[in-house]
Amino acid sequence: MNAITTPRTARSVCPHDCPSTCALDVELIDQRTIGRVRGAKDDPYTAGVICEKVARYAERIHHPNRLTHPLRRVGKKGSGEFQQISWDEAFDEIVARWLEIERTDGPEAIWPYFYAGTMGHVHRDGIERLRHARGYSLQYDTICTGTAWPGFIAGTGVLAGPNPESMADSDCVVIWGTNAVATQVNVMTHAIRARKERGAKIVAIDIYRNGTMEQADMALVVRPGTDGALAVAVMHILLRDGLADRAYMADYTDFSPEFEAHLQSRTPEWAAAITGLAVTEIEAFARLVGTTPKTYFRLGYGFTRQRNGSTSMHAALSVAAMTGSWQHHGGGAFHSNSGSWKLDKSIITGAEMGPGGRELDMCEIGKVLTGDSTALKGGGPVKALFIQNTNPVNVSPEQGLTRAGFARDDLFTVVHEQFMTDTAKLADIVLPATMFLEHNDYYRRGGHTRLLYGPKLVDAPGECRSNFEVVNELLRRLGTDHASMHLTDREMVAETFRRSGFGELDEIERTGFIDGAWPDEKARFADGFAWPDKRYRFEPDWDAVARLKGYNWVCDPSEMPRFADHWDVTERVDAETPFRLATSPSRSFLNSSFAETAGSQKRQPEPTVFVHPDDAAELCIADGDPVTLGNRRGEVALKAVFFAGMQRGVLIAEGIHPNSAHRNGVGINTLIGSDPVRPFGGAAFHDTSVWVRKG
Ligand SMILES: Nc1nc2c(c(=O)[nH]1)N[C@H]1C(S)=C(S)[C@@H](COP(=O)(O)OP(=O)(O)OC[C@H]3O[C@@H](n4cnc5c(=O)[nH]c(N)nc54)[C@H](O)[C@@H]3O)O[C@H]1N2
Ligand SMILES: Nc1nc2c(c(=O)[nH]1)N[C@H]1C(S)=C(S)[C@@H](COP(=O)(O)OP(=O)(O)OC[C@H]3O[C@@H](n4cnc5c(=O)[nH]c(N)nc54)[C@H](O)[C@@H]3O)O[C@H]1N2
Ligand code: SF4
Ligand SMILES: [Mo]
Repeated sequence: MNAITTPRTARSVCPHDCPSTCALDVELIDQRTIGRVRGAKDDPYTAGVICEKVARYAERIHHPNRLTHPLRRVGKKGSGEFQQISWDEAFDEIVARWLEIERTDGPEAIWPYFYAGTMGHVHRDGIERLRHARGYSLQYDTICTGTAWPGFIAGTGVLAGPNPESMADSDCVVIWGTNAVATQVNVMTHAIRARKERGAKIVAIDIYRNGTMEQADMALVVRPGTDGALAVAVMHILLRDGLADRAYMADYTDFSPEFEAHLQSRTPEWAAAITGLAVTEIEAFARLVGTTPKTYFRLGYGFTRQRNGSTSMHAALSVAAMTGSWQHHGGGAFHSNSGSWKLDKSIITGAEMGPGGRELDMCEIGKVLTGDSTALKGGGPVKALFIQNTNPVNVSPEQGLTRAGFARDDLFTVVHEQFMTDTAKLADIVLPATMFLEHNDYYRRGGHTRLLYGPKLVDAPGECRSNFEVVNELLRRLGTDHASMHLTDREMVAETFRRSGFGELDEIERTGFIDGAWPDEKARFADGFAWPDKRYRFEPDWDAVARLKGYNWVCDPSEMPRFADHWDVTERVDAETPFRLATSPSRSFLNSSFAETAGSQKRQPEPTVFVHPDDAAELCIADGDPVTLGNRRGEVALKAVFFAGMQRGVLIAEGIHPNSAHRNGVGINTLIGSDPVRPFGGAAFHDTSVWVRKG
């Protein structure tokens, strides 16, 4: 038993893959135990509010199923049979296998693979050193931002925008394609403040009546993948009714007679047929944003997880450029602030050690592991994976291929994890990882303007080691030396701050943050947008976007629409697969994380799919029936739940449940395509055609 003491509270930061990156106050009960976690009240964006998953973090950090010792597989792959080994044995085996593979197949046969399980840069990006030091294969990061970011940059030239706190000063907040109530609760805090204090209207645009739509004054339920049509019809109306700000467009955009002519045919009737909205709904939305100068467009990721996601993002963003809402404090459009930071992370990534090997698309991991020569960039097979911070066997598209790849006997897989995930289950070696309160790191916000420091507050259980320590030890045993290997994680943070010109960590730690907010006028592009001619682009130069960000083309540029538009390239429905499926995030999980906690399991006990009652009637499906969804990629078993909050023919399966939670043992992403989304790759998680059958 721990001695009863008064809990102390310490400042930390949420490390999870969420744009909010909340500042946290963590109750510390003793050196190993935390109590309640609360949102910091003195942080202007967090404003004392966090999601319930993290408020109950004690459930996750002190979970009885946490991995606490290194394990080696003893049964056949996927059998779940492991035996405990020492760290020394684990390192010996990994390094021996890797050196052997380097010799026989070359370094590119080894693929360090990671994503954003922790958003801390030291513990997330430190794995890059393996690639730079040894020439192992690189990773093309497409899974999350691959479709959204290019669409925004195509308009503005940079991924930045007005401070999200200024939402509270707007007269209309348009929450477009993000279920903020579930995925970034702070957006709601500031939007609702605007409504309370200024009578602002909240508009939500989604494909089903989710929690965010319930809070909205105007809720537009569109058909999946049709946001571009809505956006260009709104622009048609703005021009038709004299609500477009022609003076602003003349000074700040590339608005041209050709673009105006292009919008002539994008009538509300045309868009109603595509989106499934009523003409009156489109007209009312256009009038609202056209007559409310201080409109803040909060553009999410969700509507870009469609095969036309990049062009839809660009089209939605373009509405703000036509109304000129950027001119007013409280107006403009925002997606992410990631482009507003200049950080020198060289000590973390070890970039100067070497260029690394071929770049493989992380969304195509299934194709890579099953020997698709295009996905392999014409090179040899991948023989070893080293995974930190992600659960690809559960979250990657085209899960059938991913699982087949991981099952290969000649693939040596090491997974560094906190829990026995679907991916860890298929590993040869599993290593136990620390959680954020057990190591030092810093975290930057995409959904806000601050960078925060999160210190180690408690001791890790068992033999857990941090990502940074594990990569250091691997490099050491592989015979590499690098400055980073002689520093602690805290010193790594301090050195990165110094190199980035932020000053000394000891000083920064007094407040715990650095504010990178651009001055309001700059953030609203008052001196012009970030393209060389300082003009917003209604006619995007996608090749310039590719050059700016190092994106790879995955289609012929000539296929793309010339101007902001609806691009009709989503997965087709046909007689075989007549339904459109979206796999929207669940409030209780964070991607695949938190599926293990009691609170989440209570809220989301089994995989379900929302089926429109009229569709269900035609298929003789009753509420609560077991159903199977399928397409040419595979079949997935769930439970039907009646819900009339979407258009006919649309299905919503919320949350990525563990594969084993489905009756047939395979996860929802079995149905999702891994064809790279045009123009620069990414996965269309909410764009899938399926059939449904009872049973
Ligand atoms: N609770 C919870 N929080 C999370 C996550 C989670 O899984 N659960 N995931 C985290 C991560 S990694 C990210 S990137 C962010 C993402 O957060 P969001 O920006 O919110 O993006 P998505 O999670 O993809 O989906 C958001 C919404 O988009 C809707 N949508 C899908 N297709 C369309 C469409 O064609 N048009 C329109 N208008 N809407 C569409 C979905 O139904 C869903 O309600 O959230 C983070 N926060
Ligand atoms: N169907 C469907 N699939 C999706 C999406 C969707 O909306 N629908 N969303 C997609 C999106 S946006 C994203 S970003 C991806 C994300 O998918 P993932 O990157 O897999 O994200 P998580 O599920 O949060 O998994 C992160 C893993 O990292 C582990 N982890 C956390 N911290 C640490 C650490 O410090 N060290 C180590 N070694 N491990 C750690 C966690 O335990 C967890 O298992 O999923 C994508 N997949
Ligand atoms: S809202 Fe997002 S950043 Fe905030 S505590 Fe929850 S998961 Fe973390
Ligand atoms: Mo994401």
